[in-house]
Amino acid sequence: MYNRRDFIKITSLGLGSAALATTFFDSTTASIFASQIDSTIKFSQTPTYCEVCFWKCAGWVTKNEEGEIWKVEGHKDDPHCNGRLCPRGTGGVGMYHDEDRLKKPLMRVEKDGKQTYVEVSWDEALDFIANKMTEIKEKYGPESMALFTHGSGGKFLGHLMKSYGSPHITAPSFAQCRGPREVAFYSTFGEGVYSPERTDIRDTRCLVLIGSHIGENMHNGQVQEMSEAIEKGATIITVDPRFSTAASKSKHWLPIKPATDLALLLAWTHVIINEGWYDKEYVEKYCFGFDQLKAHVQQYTPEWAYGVTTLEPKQIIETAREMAKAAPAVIVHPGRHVTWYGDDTQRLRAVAILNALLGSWGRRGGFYFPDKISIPSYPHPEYPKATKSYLDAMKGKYNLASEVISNGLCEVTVPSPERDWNIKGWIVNGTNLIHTLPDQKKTMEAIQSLELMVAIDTMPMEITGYADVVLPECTYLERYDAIRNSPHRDPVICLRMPAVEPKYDSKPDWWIAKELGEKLGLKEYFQYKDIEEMLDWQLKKVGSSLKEMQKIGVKTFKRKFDDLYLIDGQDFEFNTSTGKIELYSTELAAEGFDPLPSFTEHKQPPAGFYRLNYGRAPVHTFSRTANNPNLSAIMKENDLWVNPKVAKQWGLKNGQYVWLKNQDDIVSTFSIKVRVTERIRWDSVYMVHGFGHSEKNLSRAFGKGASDTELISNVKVDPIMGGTGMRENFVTFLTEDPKPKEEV
Ligand SMILES: Nc1nc2c(c(=O)[nH]1)N[C@H]1C(S)=C(S)[C@@H](COP(=O)(O)OP(=O)(O)OC[C@H]3O[C@@H](n4cnc5c(=O)[nH]c(N)nc54)[C@H](O)[C@@H]3O)O[C@H]1N2
Ligand SMILES: Nc1nc2c(c(=O)[nH]1)N[C@H]1C(S)=C(S)[C@@H](COP(=O)(O)OP(=O)(O)OC[C@H]3O[C@@H](n4cnc5c(=O)[nH]c(N)nc54)[C@H](O)[C@@H]3O)O[C@H]1N2
Ligand code: SF4
Ligand SMILES: [Mo]
Repeated sequence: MYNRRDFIKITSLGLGSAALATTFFDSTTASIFASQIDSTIKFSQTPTYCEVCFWKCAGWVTKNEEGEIWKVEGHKDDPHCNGRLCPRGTGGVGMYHDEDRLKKPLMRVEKDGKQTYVEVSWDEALDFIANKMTEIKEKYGPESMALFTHGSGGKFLGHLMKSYGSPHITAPSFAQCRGPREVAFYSTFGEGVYSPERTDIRDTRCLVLIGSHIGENMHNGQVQEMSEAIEKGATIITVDPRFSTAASKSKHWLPIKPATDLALLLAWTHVIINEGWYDKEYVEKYCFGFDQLKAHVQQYTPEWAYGVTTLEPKQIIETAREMAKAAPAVIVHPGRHVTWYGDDTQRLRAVAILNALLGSWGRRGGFYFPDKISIPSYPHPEYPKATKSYLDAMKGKYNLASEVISNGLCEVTVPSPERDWNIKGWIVNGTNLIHTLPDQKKTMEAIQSLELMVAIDTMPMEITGYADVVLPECTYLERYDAIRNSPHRDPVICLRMPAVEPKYDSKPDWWIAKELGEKLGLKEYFQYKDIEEMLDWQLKKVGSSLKEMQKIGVKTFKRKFDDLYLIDGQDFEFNTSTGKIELYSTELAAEGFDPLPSFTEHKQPPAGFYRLNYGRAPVHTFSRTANNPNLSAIMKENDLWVNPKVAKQWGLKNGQYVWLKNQDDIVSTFSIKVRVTERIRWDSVYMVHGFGHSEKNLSRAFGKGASDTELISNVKVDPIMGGTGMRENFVTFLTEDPKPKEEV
């Protein structure tokens, strides 16, 4: 289509409303909305679930007398939040009010030799996309379209993609986030950890956090349960090279040398086995491969681990004893964003094994067995069978990936003589891939190879500037979405419905998917009139109704069986090939990987460089909230944590701005403010992910702080499931602006 896909700054457009009709919108908005809210019902409060992060807390939206949204509060019946939203959830209203929002569908055109966007009607935008998708299907097969999606609307767009014939649906929450832990726990216990995590934190007596920075990572229910556990006297052990908020609440803080956690985990395993502190009955009854594990970990003594991790043997033994004392009410937390060093599945296998030895899987205060109800899909014909998979094009790599990996789709989009087909079209919904995928050069290469790129977003973001068509979705406060159906202690569902009409010319994903589906000739897959009809049909199948859910917001169901925990001595068949908890993994062995985790060494920073460490801030979510008027007022930029020793050596002062250069000579676009603090080790620096926006239309976020992603050019791919290890990047400081002024 275009030889080069230029990034288009949306405000720089002479937004000629063009001769492109607006009548379509005018005639449909009113009717869409009328079908959403029955004006005879007086809604002082409407139910929702939060979209500021993926914990999806249920809440109530309250409007003022003028009918404007003025607050969102937590729903007391929802175990994700227990009536309280986190600061981001409360500030979520800012997403609705943000004046920088996308307002109209936009289409890339070439004018006077320059690429620009023109505003178009929904009809024109969707016709264009449908025609292009039909062309791609005819020329290359439907598998050549891919959907990148993060967030609720993905359900509808995913259904559209499957109806069209493509299995290539991916979310960054797998290969850039929790994928390795799911694969590791599946291969050990035959089940994943899921979201929300099945950790029984409120009843635990010992919580071990390995790089899991709950407290800054604000996953609501977990933070609340952790406070409850602390109040009840639970021991917290935090392993983190940085003195995190969690570390400050801990009895033991283990400031580990970065990239050496596997050594600590193996040494703990060694101590627990050799001292006989493991749960013998549990291991005997439920586990497979204990003898091999015992022999394997003999080499990993605490003294050996000291040399690797810088943690003293005494501390390793003492913390192992703490865990054993609390067992089985102990949780070695599996973490969530675990794509760190490329051996992540093996590290998480070591975490799973430790939990198995302590007997915490299926035990109160350890990991419970979650339950959820089954909600049928609205009837539709069978999906066409896909004949191609991106995995075939990757020559048998990553067979154990249980979801599609985003970086894999990126790879298969870039033409290569080794492949006979490529992905040609992307729909990108609710994921800012430029900030989300490491190795931006690769992402750009993929984007430049596309014949069609559609971005669906609420905001003008880095990703939207590369799309051929930009579709403005309305915010979660203005729309219905799929029923949230969470696995929890008791099954629980909740409803999101519009509190107000969509602002501007924005539409919900369910509508976009249905309209586009119809234009693609897939009408039989979308046989409902609107989402209300579909939701009501689904809810009636589970003994509720749309009307009931509009009133109550959250509905809890009784578990079918009393099986939250294992009963002592109960027989249980695990979903693994041996039917046991596999300390020795037959699945990994069959795929040619180490059946038992072994320590692998990682690079340490060269002289004058520091490991780039990153994480979360309590008031922001990734790159999505940096422009939120409420949240940017609390924290407008990230800063760079630097150890005082390092600051002294470089002559850096608190509050000074520096640029960063990484091992591949990539220099940060923007500068970042130094924060001198003992809370970070001398070999690393730390920043919060999600800042350093280069999209000028983000009037509050543009140029504020630095982006960790642009400095993550070295990616350590996990050979087992394709996850992108991001923590082997090293940076040094530049105290002068390295670029001529006009380039910034
Ligand atoms: N360098 C680095 N990379 C990372 C991480 C990191 O810490 N550092 N973290 C990784 C992890 S754990 C994850 S889960 C991923 C997260 O990755 P993403 O989910 O891609 O994160 P965001 O940057 O918040 O991008 C969200 C996009 O969705 C848009 N959006 C928000 N609400 C809506 C909506 O209602 N509808 C639509 N259509 N769009 C919406 C936002 O404007 C934004 O463009 O990133 C991963 N990548
Ligand atoms: N406020 C807020 N909360 C969020 C999110 C958000 O955007 N904002 N995003 C949510 C999402 S999707 C995810 S996946 C989670 C992610 O949150 P978590 O899974 O809790 O954590 P990570 O991002 O992996 O890790 C960050 C921590 O790891 C430490 N660390 C760095 N290197 C090492 C190392 O080598 N070893 C050890 N032991 N620790 C190390 C860092 O110092 C930091 O404290 O947060 C969730 N919660
Ligand atoms: S944890 Fe906070 S941001 Fe995430 S869903 Fe809940 S209230 Fe929203
Ligand atoms: Mo994540």
